[in-house]
Amino acid sequence: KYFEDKKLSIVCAPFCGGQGKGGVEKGPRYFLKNGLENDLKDLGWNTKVESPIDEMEIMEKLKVHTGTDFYKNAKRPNLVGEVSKKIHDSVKEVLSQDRFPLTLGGDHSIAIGTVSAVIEKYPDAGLLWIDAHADINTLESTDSGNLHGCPVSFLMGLNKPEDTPTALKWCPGTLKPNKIAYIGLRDVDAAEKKIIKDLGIAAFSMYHVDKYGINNVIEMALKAIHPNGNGPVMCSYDVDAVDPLFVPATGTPVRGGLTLRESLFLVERLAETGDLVGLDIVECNPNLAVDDIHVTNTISAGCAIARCALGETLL
Ligand code: 6HN
Ligand code: MN
Ligand code: MN
Ligand code: MN
Repeated sequence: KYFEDKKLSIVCAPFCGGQGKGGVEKGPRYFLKNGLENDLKDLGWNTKVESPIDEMEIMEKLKVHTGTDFYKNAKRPNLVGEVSKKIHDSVKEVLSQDRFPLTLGGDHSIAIGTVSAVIEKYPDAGLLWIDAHADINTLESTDSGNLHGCPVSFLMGLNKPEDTPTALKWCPGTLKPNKIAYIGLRDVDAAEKKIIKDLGIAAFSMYHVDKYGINNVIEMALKAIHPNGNGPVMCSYDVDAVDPLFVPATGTPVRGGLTLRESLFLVERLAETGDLVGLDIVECNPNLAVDDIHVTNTISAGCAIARCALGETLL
């Protein structure tokens, strides 16, 4: 259906400014070192690698922006705006070449760029947000001030224009509440719960995964974003959706998450639909591992998510 000539670009997004812990910018490098590009070639994809942001330059800017770049409580909005715009433009370009955009984070603030680009190309796209967290805080509601907890509010246009930092004004905010579904939630702030309820957003927490099973949850999530059956699906996958037993090296781990099989089944099922039009894999932070096994587990789980989403099957 989509991307039948199997061309794909890996968009590297080595950015950590949406939160406070260094190391998450190393994600793309570790994924590539683990052989992800070759694995995707083995699955039949014609691959390219794009690097829209210069990691060294951004790390230099980070020093300047930290402590000076604020909007109310929110930290580094101008840097997040600048970086996510560059990622947006890169994903737009990748899509215009009929290549599948696989974006490797970085923290989850980069999804402001990826999701907005996919929606510009496919206005009917539905978004699956796989995460322990809802990432829908507004500039008003965020307690931590970390913008990786806010991308969905920008994508949905929940921050008033007069309340939006200049560097983030480019983000169209056109995602409709009936075009997003969450899977894996288990650490949602009170203000976020209210937004989700008020807007009637489809949200499947770990409670629902336990109650209905992952297969039914995915079917319900797909039905929520495409009530008439099918249509383009973007998946933004925060690896902290997976239980920290399997993915320990991540910035905001929460116990009681998806098993490794549940987390892979989810994307195997998406691959089977043929409707996937974009994928992010974010929040792998090798610096937070206490030993090498933690790094290996985390990175190999992230790579497996990518492979399964892009056609790898068990048989
Ligand atoms: N992530 N709700 C918390 C906050 O700081 O707003 C946690 C956000 C986590 C974000 O994991 O991408
Ligand atoms: Mn645009
Ligand atoms: Mn998360
Ligand atoms: Mn997230």
